Amino acid sequence: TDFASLPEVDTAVFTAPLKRPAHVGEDWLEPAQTQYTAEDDRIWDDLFDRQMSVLPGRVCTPFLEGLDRLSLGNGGVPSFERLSRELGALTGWSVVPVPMLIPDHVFFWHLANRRFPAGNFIRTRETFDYIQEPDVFHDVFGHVPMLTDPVFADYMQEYGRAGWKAMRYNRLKALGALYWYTVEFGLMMENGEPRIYGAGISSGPTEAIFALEAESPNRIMLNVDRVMRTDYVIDDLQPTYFVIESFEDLYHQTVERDFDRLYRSLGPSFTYANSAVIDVDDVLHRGTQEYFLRGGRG
Ligand code: HBI
Ligand code: FE
Repeated sequence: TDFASLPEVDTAVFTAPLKRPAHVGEDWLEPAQTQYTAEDDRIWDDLFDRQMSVLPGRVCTPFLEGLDRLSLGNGGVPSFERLSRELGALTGWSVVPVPMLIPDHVFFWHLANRRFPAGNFIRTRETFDYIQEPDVFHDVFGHVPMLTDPVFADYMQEYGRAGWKAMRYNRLKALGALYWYTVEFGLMMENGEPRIYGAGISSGPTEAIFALEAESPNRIMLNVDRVMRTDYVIDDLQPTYFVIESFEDLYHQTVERDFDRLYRSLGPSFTYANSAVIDVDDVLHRGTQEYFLRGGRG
C-alpha cells in the first residue's frame, strides 16, 4: 500500500458515517490550531496539575520523560508547531489538529505516516472530568509524550499500517481492541511492577489508582491474539488491563504476527468477555470484579 496519498475507501462499508465539517478537506486536518483563550489555558494547567498529583510513581518512566522533554507543563495548551518540531527531531512524528473523531481509514493513514491527529478543542469546566470525544488534553497530554519513545513510536506507525489490512478483512473491531488494550489502557512492567502507559488512564481523573491498585480488575500479561478476541467497554473503568514486558515486546508481537492468518481465523464477533480469565492467560492479578458486580458507573 502507498501511504503517500489517501486511498479511496468505500466509507459506507468501512467507517461510521461521520459528517465532515465544510472547512476541512479529505484529510480532515484543520487549517491551523485554535487560538486558545486565557480560560482554555487555565483549564489545561488545572488538568495538568491534577494528573501530576497522581501519576508520579504510577506512570511509566518514558511518559514522564516525554512530558519533560516536550515541556508540556510550561503553562497553557502547547503549540502543535512547536511539538511537531521537537518530536520530529526525536522520533520523526508530528502532531496535527483535527476537529473531532475522524474516520478510521483517515486516522490509520495519518498514523502510518507518523502524524498524530490531535483534537483541536479543549473541554470546558462543565465537562472537566469526563468527555466522550478526545480533546487536546487527552490527545496531547495522554498520547504525545509516548511518541518520544522510539519503539513505541514505531509501534504506533505499525498500528496505522495494520489498519489497512484489517479493513480489507472487515476486522476493524478486532484491531480496535488491540488499540484499546495497549495505546489507551495499557500497563507495562517496570522494576517488577505494572506502570501506566495508556493515554485513557494517564489523562483521566480516577483510573490511574483503580488500574494499578484496586482489587476489582484483572491484570493479565498481554498476548496480541488473545487481546484481539476480547470485547471492551468504552465508557467505564476497565474490567481487565493487559500488561506488556516492554515496548519491544509489544512491537515484536505485533509485527511478527501474521495478521492475514489471524483475520481469517477470527469470527465476526469477540470470543472473550471483557472480564474473562482463560486457561492460557499469564495472570498477575485475578480481579474480584466487585466494581462491575455493583453495577459500575451505572
Ligand atoms: N479520531 N480524532 C480521532 N482520534 C482517535 O483516537 C480516533 C479517531 N478515529 C478513529 C479511531 N480513533 C479508531 O480507529 C481507533 O481508536 C482504533
Ligand atoms: Fe486516545
